[in-house]
Amino acid sequence: MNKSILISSTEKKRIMKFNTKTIHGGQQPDKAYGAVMPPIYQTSTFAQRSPGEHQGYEYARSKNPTRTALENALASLENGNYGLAFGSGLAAIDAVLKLLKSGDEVIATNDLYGGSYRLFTKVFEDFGIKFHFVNMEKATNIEAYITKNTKLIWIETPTNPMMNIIDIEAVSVVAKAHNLLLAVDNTFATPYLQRPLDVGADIVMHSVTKYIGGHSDLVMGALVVNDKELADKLYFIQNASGAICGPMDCFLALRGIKTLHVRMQRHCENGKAIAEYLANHPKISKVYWPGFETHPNHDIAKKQMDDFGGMISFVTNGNDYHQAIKIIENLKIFTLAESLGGVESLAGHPASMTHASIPKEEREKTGIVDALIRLSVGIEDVDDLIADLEQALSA
Ligand code: P1T
Repeated sequence: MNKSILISSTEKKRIMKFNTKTIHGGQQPDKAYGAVMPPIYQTSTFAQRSPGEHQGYEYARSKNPTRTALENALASLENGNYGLAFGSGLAAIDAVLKLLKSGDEVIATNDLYGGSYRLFTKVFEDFGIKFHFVNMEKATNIEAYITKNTKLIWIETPTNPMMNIIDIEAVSVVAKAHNLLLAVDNTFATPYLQRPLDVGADIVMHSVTKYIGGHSDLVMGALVVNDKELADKLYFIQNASGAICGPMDCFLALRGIKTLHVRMQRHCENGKAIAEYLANHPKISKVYWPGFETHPNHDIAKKQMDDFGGMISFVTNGNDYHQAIKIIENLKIFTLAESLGGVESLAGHPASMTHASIPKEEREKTGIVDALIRLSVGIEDVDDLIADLEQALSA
């Protein structure tokens, strides 16, 4: 018998290092025929012997074995007990917000993905939930916004797209002192770089669409938690609201996870080389990347992250919008596109793309000026990527 069948997932969680977990964490050969990769259970329903008498699966919105395999793998990567996969990152965030009731308040990072901001302000505010957007560079900044109605703190770190770093552990101390839930959007860092549950977060959220999927071929979200009661509530919402992902996408995400550590190592190496190249370029005035010692939160990044990732934002001299657009248009290997975290390098213009749903005055308060360019550095040969930037910047 394959030895891994004999090792329970709790044992695996304890004994495996991260680079082994990506391949084996939470995983077992399929029970039916021992398939090493989980089969794509492309079915909406499951036969029952007698009403309620089945083999653990009844209807695929509630549970599907391919999704279970993925959810176990995600939980293992984040050192969590329970994983839940959704049809998109925003569907996962939506599920967390549905833990709340009208009158409740949320304190959220002031610099975050535009779609999260839109969901908060354009959907959930209409249901009577109040959001405070706060600069969380100092965890103590949060305290002034806590009222008797506050239920949830929502943070992104590194933030999209300004690459600010928030001290998860320090925020968790504030959250615990006031009995608040702390949710961390870990999309930019991935569990390769930081594991928020280990430092006091209650919920980790991912846009699996990005680094975890890793190949720009699916849209998916995930939540991982430790607490059984919280997991049960989120599972109830997942099933009741129905924003699940299909088995084919679960299979693709599982395949992506198997190489997460190898891809992330290269994303970090290429990211460092490109951040340094940009910082030394005479046409560029500012590069946002947490690996620089001059980054205002570098010490926190060093404490809570194992490396600094492949996401970089920058502005050219004079904050020139037209020059920024020209640079983006001239890139040949970097593709101009929304999204991030795939093997291929992408360039984006946050003000008109990913963060267009944030009003200009709000955007500019956090530094998302019209001249800002965001790079998702892929895993191509870094010399080719630098040559591409060089030709685009000198054109
Ligand atoms: O696109 P979706 O899978 O629904 O995930 C939303 C989301 C949530 N959180 C963060 C930090 C994100 O970056 C995203 C999606 N972001 C992009 C599409 C982007 O290009 O920034």
